[in-house]
Amino acid sequence: MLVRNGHVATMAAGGEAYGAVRDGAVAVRDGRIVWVGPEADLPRELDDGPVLDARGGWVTPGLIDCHTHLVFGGDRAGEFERRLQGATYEEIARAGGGIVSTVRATRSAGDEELLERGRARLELLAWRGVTTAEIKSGYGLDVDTELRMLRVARALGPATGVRVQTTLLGAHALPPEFAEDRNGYLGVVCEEMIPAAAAAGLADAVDAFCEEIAFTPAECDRVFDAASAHELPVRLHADQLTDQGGAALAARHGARSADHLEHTSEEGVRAMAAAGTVAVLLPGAAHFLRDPTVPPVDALRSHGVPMAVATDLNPGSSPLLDPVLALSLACLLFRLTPEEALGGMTRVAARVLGLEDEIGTLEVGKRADMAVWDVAHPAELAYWMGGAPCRSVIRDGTALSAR
Ligand code: DI6
Ligand code: FE
Repeated sequence: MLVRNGHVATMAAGGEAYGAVRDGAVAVRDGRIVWVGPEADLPRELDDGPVLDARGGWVTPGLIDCHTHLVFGGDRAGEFERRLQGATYEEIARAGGGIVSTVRATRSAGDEELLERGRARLELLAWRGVTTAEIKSGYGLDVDTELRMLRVARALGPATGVRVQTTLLGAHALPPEFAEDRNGYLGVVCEEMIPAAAAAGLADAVDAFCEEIAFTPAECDRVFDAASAHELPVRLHADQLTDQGGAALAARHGARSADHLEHTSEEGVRAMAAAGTVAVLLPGAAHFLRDPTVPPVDALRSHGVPMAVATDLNPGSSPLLDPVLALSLACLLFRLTPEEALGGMTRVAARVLGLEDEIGTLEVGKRADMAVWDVAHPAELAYWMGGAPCRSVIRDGTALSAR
């Protein structure tokens, strides 16, 4: 396949803004990129086979949504109404709603229902340029339902054509049946869920929610030790609602990422920089929870911590079905530049998933995951408030819609 007659935003680090190649072309063989450059320089032997005409638009790496919770039962529109009348997210959680209400709906949903609803959500992301998505469990909170969620998430890959990575989030909330026995539940997570998910090859990583309404830093330490014992990479929901020292905790465990970070201190940022832990910024959650506190973006930038951007698609704090709107919110709420935001949903997101050698930029040797946009400049991806016109989505050199 040859993509021609457009401009290419390779998103490769260093060099031109957006790694831009005006009047560029991308040549693909066997699902991988074999050549990128100005179309005028295209080697003759690559000028054959099927052509995808970019019609003057821009070609970017396929978007990578590296933080979602898109498999779940039910919805939380009722809680949204209560919050608009003044109840807080934490109050609702403490009163037995919040995550636990989605746990009830997920436990009672059948596999088929979870799959069909998950498929509808993932297809919406794919139509907006997403070629890779991470999907977390965390609405089962018992061994069977957590594994069921991971199996459904895995099945969504072949069902949609999107490349899917799964993350076990057993430590998302305390399930009601363990309300008086935190230690007992952590035993289930560390001694049953993590080993079972690892043995079945169902999880690519382990995540935990470190928060007053969820798990303490010491409890998250325990979860991460169990994950490391099974050689699973870790990530953390860190400092979203309060500063728990989550960023430093994640760094201490060599986590791939610390996510949210609205309340992270500069000390936490320094620890992340030293450990090579990536920041995942989730502006959909900050917006939907109407939290005016923003992550320490200037400190992340000045300490050289790479920033990824993701939807956090979930029913409680970020029912955000448009990755392009996440780019816009990252700029408007967190003051990322459009280039940083797009890099955060391509190059940096690939690193969060440990796939930086395979995807995330349009460079020779990488998989041919691309999106073609009807825009005159790549900044338009963050400029339109959702709905930037995505014309084609290609994974491994094949159009997604053609699968
Ligand atoms: N932080 C989030 O933003 C989601 N999980 C988490 O730990 C929210 C999950 C929910 O409210 O259902
Ligand atoms: Fe999340």
